Amino acid sequence: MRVPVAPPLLTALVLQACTTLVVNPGLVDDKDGQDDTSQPTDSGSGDTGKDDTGKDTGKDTGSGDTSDTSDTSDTSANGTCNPDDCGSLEICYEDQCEDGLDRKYFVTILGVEVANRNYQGNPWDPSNGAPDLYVRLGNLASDEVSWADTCATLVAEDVYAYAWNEGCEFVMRRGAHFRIEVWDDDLSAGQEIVGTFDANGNDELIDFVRGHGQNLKVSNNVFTMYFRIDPRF
Ligand SMILES: [Ca+2]
Ligand SMILES: [Ca+2]
Repeated sequence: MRVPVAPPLLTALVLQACTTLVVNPGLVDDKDGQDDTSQPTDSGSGDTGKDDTGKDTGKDTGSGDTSDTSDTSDTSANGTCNPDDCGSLEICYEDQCEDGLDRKYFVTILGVEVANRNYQGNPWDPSNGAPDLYVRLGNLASDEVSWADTCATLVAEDVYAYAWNEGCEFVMRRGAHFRIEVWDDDLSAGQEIVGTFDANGNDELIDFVRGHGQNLKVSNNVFTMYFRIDPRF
């Protein structure tokens, strides 16, 4: 069992500690065995139609295979140009340098895994219950609190891991603050934040969208989230 640490400031820590992107992890493997039939396939709403040619969409069972991060066979999704040779706010798309911001993307939440206990070291729910996980994503408004645009996955009740393969289309605008939040939606105990990913401002946004076409991951000691971003045109 993983043991969470340092109770008091951890909620704040999550907001900052989980922004390191990792490329091409394997996907979530349900620990409870309940939802394996809904493991990501090409039938989900998040299917952008690009992954039908045998790319690793998470069906690969090698979830512990960290060598995938050096696998260059998937880079064709980014084209063969090198983003470093493009402008600072450009991406490689279909082998051309194009504007990376102010353009549409589909962001797919592949799945989330959480530890057995929350940041306070307690069970997620009363009576040692498992969390009720969902993910909300979108652009924050200028007040940095409310959403300018947002969508959310369905709630997966009483699970420590779940694979949604759900997402939405967003315009990644210059200067915006894009956020992904993982929540425990517990009726009796109230909403509890599980983890976040932030791409705030042009530098972070361009780093994020340059990961397009690949599986991305953020994690800390309590949660791991797998997601991806794909240009719409
Ligand atoms: Ca809870
Ligand atoms: Ca629960």
